[in-house]
Amino acid sequence: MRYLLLVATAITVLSLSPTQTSAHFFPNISSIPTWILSNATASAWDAFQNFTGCHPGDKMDGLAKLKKYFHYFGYIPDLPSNFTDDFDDMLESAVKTYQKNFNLEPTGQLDSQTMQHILRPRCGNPDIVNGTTTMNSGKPTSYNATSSTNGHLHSVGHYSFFPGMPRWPSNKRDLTYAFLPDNQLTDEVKNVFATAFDRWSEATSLTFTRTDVYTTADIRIGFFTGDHGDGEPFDGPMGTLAHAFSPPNGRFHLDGDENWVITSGTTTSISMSAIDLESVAVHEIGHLLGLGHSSVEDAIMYPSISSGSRKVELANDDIQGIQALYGNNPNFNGSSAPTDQQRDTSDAHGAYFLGSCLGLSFFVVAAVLGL
Ligand code: TQI
Ligand code: CA
Ligand code: ZN
Ligand code: ZN
Repeated sequence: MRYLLLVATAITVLSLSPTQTSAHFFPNISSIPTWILSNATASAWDAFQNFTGCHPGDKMDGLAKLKKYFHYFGYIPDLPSNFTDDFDDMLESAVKTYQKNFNLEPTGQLDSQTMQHILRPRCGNPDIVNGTTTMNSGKPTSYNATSSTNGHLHSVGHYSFFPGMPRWPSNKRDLTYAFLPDNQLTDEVKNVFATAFDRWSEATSLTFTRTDVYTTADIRIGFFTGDHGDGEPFDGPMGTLAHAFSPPNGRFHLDGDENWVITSGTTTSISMSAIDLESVAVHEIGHLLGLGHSSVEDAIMYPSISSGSRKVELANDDIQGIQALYGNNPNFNGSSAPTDQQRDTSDAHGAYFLGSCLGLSFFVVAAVLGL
């Protein structure tokens, strides 16, 4: 609870315009004022980047902060009275577990892949609570089967569903969606959602049709700021970007205080602290259709995106997840065939639930932990 309050405080500092009530869109990054993109915790960012290449046995200024980070997310169980800057066994084992959880090579070293991962936005909740986790490191090794393709570890598909596997009823294969009239969104913005819906309908027997009748639409899309009456208030720039309810609820809310960016085509990276609307829309639609989070990094349903990047294409894992819920699209010619990821919908993937996750940027984590 204390942490949540701190998070709220940290975010207020970065707040763009707390009084503004409608969403603001930036056609591209150069139209975002530079002061929004600067930030106070850049030094922690720099310090963490310097850890790249650190090995067990090394000693390095600031490693104690990294231990604090791992302690917060549950990788270092007991808080020793003083964290030292030594790369000791405790840190090595924390790094290894973290790597397993995020499907990185479990080297126990702070290689660049691992450090880059730590610097990404992530869930605000610990990965490990009282020694238990729903992530890879907590699964029996048979579950976490790997096959070595070109020397790299490949994990089995790990999509998930909500508890009880809620989904849209089988007599309802055409879902309607509508935009909150008050938002007065432009066609350009609406088309981003249309494209995001198309990505899912391509892979399944579901279709999505836009309607102007907001109140009766299956899926209702709206930008809101702060408290908007569903018990899940938005929090200003960064933090939570959007949320969607599981089927058959259909509410899809986006935080009107984000620096939403509309990108298109081949753009793969945008600026820090700007949020790519289509990337978030594709992810939230996954939730609206009944998908929980996935532990496969390429998946749309993976609970992290690099800030400033764009990820809009369904991965194999997303396709297998959505097809397990709704069957496949007879006309689909994408790569739906399970590759080395053996599909088994019975229980092999075990539906697990990840609790509330915030798209917390590293800066917010650093501010909260005092790094
Ligand atoms: N919103 C969270 C999310 O969509 C809200 C959430 C947490 C949630 N747990 C959930 C929604 C379980 C449904 C079911 O994951 S967010 C990301 C990502 C967010 C996060 O604003 O933090 C994306 C929105 F994956 F990057 F972390 C979009 Cl893509
Ligand atoms: Ca927010
Ligand atoms: Zn809401
Ligand atoms: Zn999510």
